Parts: sequence; C-alpha cells; structure tokens
Amino acid sequence: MNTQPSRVLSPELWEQFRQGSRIACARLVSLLENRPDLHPEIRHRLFPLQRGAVRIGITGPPGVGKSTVTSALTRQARVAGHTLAVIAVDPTSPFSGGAFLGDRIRMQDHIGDPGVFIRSLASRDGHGGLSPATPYAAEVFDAFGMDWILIETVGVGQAELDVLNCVDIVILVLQPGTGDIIQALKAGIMEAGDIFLINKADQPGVDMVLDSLRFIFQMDAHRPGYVPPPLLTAAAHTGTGMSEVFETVEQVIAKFRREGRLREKRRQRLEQDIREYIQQELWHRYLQLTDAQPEITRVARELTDSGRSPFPYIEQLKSRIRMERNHDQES
Ligand SMILES: Nc1nc2c(ncn2[C@@H]2O[C@H](COP(=O)(O)OP(=O)(O)O)[C@@H](O)[C@H]2O)c(=O)[nH]1
Ligand SMILES: [Mg+2]
Repeated sequence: MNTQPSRVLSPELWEQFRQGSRIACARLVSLLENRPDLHPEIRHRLFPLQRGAVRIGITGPPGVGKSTVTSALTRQARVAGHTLAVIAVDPTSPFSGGAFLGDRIRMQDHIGDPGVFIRSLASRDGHGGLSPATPYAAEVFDAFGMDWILIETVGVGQAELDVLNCVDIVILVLQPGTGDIIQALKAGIMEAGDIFLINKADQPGVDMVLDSLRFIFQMDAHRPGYVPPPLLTAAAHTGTGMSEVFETVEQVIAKFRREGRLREKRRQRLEQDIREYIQQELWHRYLQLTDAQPEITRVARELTDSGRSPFPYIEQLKSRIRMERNHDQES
C-alpha cells in the first residue's frame, strides 16, 4: 500500500476552486499551511489568476480594537461593493484556540456573506509570529477574486513586524493613553504605519494621543518631500468615524497605485520569492555535493559551549565554495 502523501494537487480540487467553490478555496489555504512540498505547484497555478488584490495590514498593540476595526472596515468595504478576505493570525495553539473566539463572534455579522471570506491561521510556533502561509493564503484569495485582503495580527510583537513585509498598506491602530505609542515605538512599527487610527475615540485622552503623534511626525518634517501619514479617530464598536477610515484607505490605495508603490511592493515580493527558493536550492545542492552536513553539525556542536565565533568557519566554507567554482570554470 502506498502511504506516501500525494505530491500532486488533485485536479478536482483545482477545478472546484476555479469554479468558485469556497470549500475548495479553504482547502487550498489548508494545503498551503500544511504541505510546504506543494507550495511551488499551487503557487505556480495561482499566479495567472491573481488580479492584484490590495493587501491591507491591520496592526497594533493588543486590545486596541483591531478586530473591531477589521469588522467595521469590512462592513464599509462591502457597502462600497468590494469583496474581501480577512486573515487573522491566531496566536493560540491549534489545540486551545481560545483567544480568537471573541474575534469570531465580532466577525459573525459577515458570516453567510458570499463576498467575505474569513480565515484564521495558526501563528508560527504558536508564539505570535505570522504564519508562514499568510502571504500564500493572500495569493489564494487574490486568485479567488477578492478585491481586498485584510490581514489582522494579534498584537504580540513579532507578527506585527512580519506582516509589514507581506502587505501593501498598514493601518496602525492605537487607543487613548500614550502607553501604546511607547510600545509601538519600541516595537519599531511606528515608521511602518501608512494610516494611523486612534480607536476608542469615545474614551478620554484622545487629544493627548493626537498631540503625541503629531509631535512624533514633526520630527520627520525636515525630510524633503515628507508628508505626515493620515491621522484619524474612530469608535469602531459603534462604527463612528469608520466611513472616513474607509475613504482614507481608498485614497491611500489610489495614491500608492499612482506612485507605483503597489507595483514596487509586488516586485519586492517576487524578488524575495526568487531569492528564497534559490537559496534553499543552492543550500541543498551544496550539502549534496560536499557531504558537508555532518561536518557543519559537528562544528556547531563544538562551538556551542566554547564561546567561540562561527565566522572563521563560515569564511573557510566560503573560500572552499569559491575554490570549487574556480575549479568548475577551469575544467
Ligand atoms: N470603548 C470602546 N471599546 C472598543 C472600541 N473598539 C473596540 N472596543 C472594545 O475593545 C476590546 C478589544 O477589542 P478587539 O477588537 O478585540 O481588540 P484587538 O485585540 O486589538 O483585536 C473589546 O472589548 C471591544 O469591544 C471602541 O471604539 N470604543
Ligand atoms: Mg483581535
């Protein structure tokens, strides 16, 4: 009996996906999550179907209302006729699954709407990094025909930074009280915000956050051509201010499109893809050709408790690779 998992994508599943089956769409995302060996094949098929959906990251410290903002923005975008996928990166292990429940309930308004697809992905190692499948899931939803892809992180640090690399636009959500600003500054996500949204504007202290942010933006004012990012307030739980948020997102998308920034982001992602696959391949080839893996393991073991730096060994490996290349060219 053949117990090997199939190496090929089932033609039926692909056909169902092409015909717009939501179940097939969800299955493709699961395959990308669980079967790295199928990535090249699935992604290769997805590329010609992608129509350039805009990827919007919704990020910020825990509890500021990212899920509430995501849900309210989804409502606005639906009214405007956009279709959307919402990807939420779930920090809890696949087994406990608790923290996302609140978000699910909040997103419940959209369940049953064929123009919205909600998906949670388990975070990398359960410790808050973005799931490696996140950008690939975005490709699935783009190919499925969604106009917008909202990617909500859970506010535990690493995921915030990871998300910046795979989205076109970042909405940084903060709340009254300057503690969050300090946290965002520390996490290095401040510079990444394309739109700043102070949520919970129904609560006291909004002016102080606005002043602090304007002060921070002011520090960049000397840079030639600097335009401070849009700074908005909203109370997402009632929807107050959310139509302005939606309009601003549309304006920023239009601006980024005009300026070629969406295209540039896409180019960067493609370049990174090519680099990563080649790096993997070269590394495997190198290990195959040189049989160096046992040596590398041994050297790493020796270095572990020695306090010695690995760089002399790395230099030695590099010069061995260079010598092999010269040898190839001569022969
Ligand atoms: N007062 C107030 N509470 C809000 C607002 N938006 C969200 N919340 C509440 O803040 C809490 C955290 O919201 P959530 O969307 O889960 O935050 P997240 O952790 O950033 O996703 C929930 O209890 C929300 O109901 C708002 O505009 N005003
Ligand atoms: Mg949330």
